[in-house]
Order: sequence, then structure tokens, then C-alpha cells
Amino acid sequence: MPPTPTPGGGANLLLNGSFEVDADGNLRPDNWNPSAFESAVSRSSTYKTDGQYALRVFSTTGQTLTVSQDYFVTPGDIYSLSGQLRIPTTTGGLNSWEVKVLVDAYTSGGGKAWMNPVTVTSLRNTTSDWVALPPTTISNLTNVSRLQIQIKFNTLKADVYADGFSLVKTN
Ligand SMILES: [Ca+2]
Ligand SMILES: [Ca+2]
Repeated sequence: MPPTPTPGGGANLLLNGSFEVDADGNLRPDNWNPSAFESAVSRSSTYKTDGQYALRVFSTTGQTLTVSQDYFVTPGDIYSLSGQLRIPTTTGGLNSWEVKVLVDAYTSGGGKAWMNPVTVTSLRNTTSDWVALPPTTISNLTNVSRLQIQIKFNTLKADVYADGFSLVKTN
């Protein structure tokens, strides 16, 4: 899939950042890898803010998983991450589950390049509409070979949608 232009910036460096493509027909958006509980992950048209589909991760039983995509950086480049989340319903109480967007970094040897991943956002309750990630700049990538964009679901008891994820080079 060729990179698609994003408003006000360069090409989206993420593959299938709008979660439109399921070319292998496994009902999950291609290029985004679930760490576990694949059956909780799907491509859905119920809620979307870009195109026809969004990523949906749904659990009522407190499953914990991460849906991630890797991007191999160019040293010295600076990147901006954007995206949208929507959480229409929950079956759990406040603070009993969490959805986070994280960025982690790895060296060319595969080890961790940062002490801890960067937390872009953390949501623990439903949202009434789509919520944009706060503006996030990723720089100082000395010794970094690979970024990992993670949507992490901790003891999930909610219906979560993600759409319009974009990583753009800004320098
Ligand atoms: Ca989409
Ligand atoms: Ca697929």
C-alpha cells in the first residue's frame, strides 16, 4: 500500500494507519500485530473517523494485550505521531481498565533503547466522541533503530476504536 498524504504534513510512514486494509482476510487490520487475544481485535465499520473502517478492540473479561506496528527510523529524523481513539462503552468501573498509546524504541541489536516507553495518552473511561492523541514529537533518536507504536489495553473491559494513526517525518 503506498503512503497516503496526511493533512498539513508529509506522507504517513505507518502502514495501514487508517486500518482500512485486511488483504489477508483474517478480519483484523493488516500490519498491526496483536500480542495476544487476537479474537478481541477486529476491523470494524461501526465507528470510524477516516475512511470506512477502524481498529476495534473489545473485551468484557479484562484481557491485556498490545496492538503494535514497528517503524525503522532514519537517524537524525524527527517524527510526529497522531491518531484518534473512541471508547463508546465499558462494562468495568472507572480505573478498572486502561487504554494507552505508547512509543517504545529499540537499538539495531534489538535491545531497549529507552529506559521506558513514552506514554502518549492514557484513557480509563468512555469518550463521547473521537479523542485525538495529544501532539507528540519523537526526537533524540540517537542509537534508535526501530520505533514501536503500541496501543496497549490493560485488563480491558470496554469497546475501543482507533483510527487515523499517522507517523510523519517533520524535519
Ligand atoms: Ca479508517
Ligand atoms: Ca488482516
